[in-house]
Amino acid sequence: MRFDRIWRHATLATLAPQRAGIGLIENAALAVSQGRIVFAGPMSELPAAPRATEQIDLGGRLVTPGLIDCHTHIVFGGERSAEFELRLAGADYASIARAGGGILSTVRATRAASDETLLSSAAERLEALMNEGVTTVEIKSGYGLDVPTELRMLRIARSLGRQLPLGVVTTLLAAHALPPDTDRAAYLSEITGELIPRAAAERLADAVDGFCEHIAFTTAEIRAVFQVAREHGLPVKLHADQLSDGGGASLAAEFEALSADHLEWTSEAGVAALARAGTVAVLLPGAFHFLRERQVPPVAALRRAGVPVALATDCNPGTAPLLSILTAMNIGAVQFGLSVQETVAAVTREAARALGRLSEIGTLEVGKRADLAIWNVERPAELVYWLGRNPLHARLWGGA
Ligand code: DI6
Ligand code: FE
Repeated sequence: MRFDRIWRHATLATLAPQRAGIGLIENAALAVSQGRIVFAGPMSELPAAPRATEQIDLGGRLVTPGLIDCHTHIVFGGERSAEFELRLAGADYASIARAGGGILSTVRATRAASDETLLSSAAERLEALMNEGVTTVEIKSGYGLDVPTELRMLRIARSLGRQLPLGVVTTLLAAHALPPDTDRAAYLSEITGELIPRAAAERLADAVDGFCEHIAFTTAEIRAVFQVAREHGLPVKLHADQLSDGGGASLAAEFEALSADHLEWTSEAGVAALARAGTVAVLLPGAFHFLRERQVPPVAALRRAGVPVALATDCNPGTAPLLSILTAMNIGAVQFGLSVQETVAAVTREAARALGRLSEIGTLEVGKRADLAIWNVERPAELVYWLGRNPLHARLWGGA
């Protein structure tokens, strides 16, 4: 058998579902051919005298699937450190939003920014994630809130995917906030009548998202958006129950959403609905931390119900100026009570599931894309344990 590359003496966290836990294999090998994984298993099972263009001894280093950040708002104009200072002085997120700050201040900055500025600032942020082994990222719109700017954000996200060695999955989040001086019904019909059809026709969005919250949109409003998404064949996901229990998880489940995200205030009934629908719970410890939340998502209930749990940065200028997936992993484990195995699965296999990409990425299995992160550690716990250490040794995207 002939391979492009073989890595030997590796510790693999395969995340293969038929193996226990995170599918750890010590003294393992991994082989790649034409950008795909063609072998991942114990060295003893490697075909005898395999030939490869390159053979690399990893000396026991840990190899995981490339990390997947399945929820970001990484394309935006400006920054919100002044608002951060107000919040440090006691102002709260919802009152800043109601006073026209918050999301709307980023909308003003995003509309005013050139394509080049939006592109280069997002590329710089994405590089920080890539330096920590991220190989796929989801990027939402939601700071345009009008047809031209929402579509522009999605186009920029798509061009980032063409320019960088990184998988980019895009999401239309037009139902993020009500744009200034706009009638609610008029904006919602702009989303359903124009934005979703155009984003679908121009293949700019892989999914549709909404912010279901008392400061944003009601369940009835989001339901109307989701119905049109469904008519256009687009899967949905939802910012659900972040600041209050608004029945967001159940609404997401009603539409068999890929994921329901945040979930701090989700009830038992909401958890049961997610389990029935097979919707992934995406937990966002960065927003929890930066907003000084106290309400922890119902991790024990999610676990009992068998809801898959993913973690993401939620990178955005308001509630999660976070450019480190490793930090999200540490906060998720420490504050939400996830185990190391759950945390590693949450940024690999379960994050791939949350993007509807599990057949392509998220595990080290034969046939999948060779998106890998190789770490200067031997124990997976070290990826979660350090705060501020980046032990990445090498990152491969499509085998290169
Ligand atoms: N929830 C969040 O955490 C972000 N969006 C959302 O719906 C915050 C976005 C922002 O404050 O700019
Ligand atoms: Fe978000």
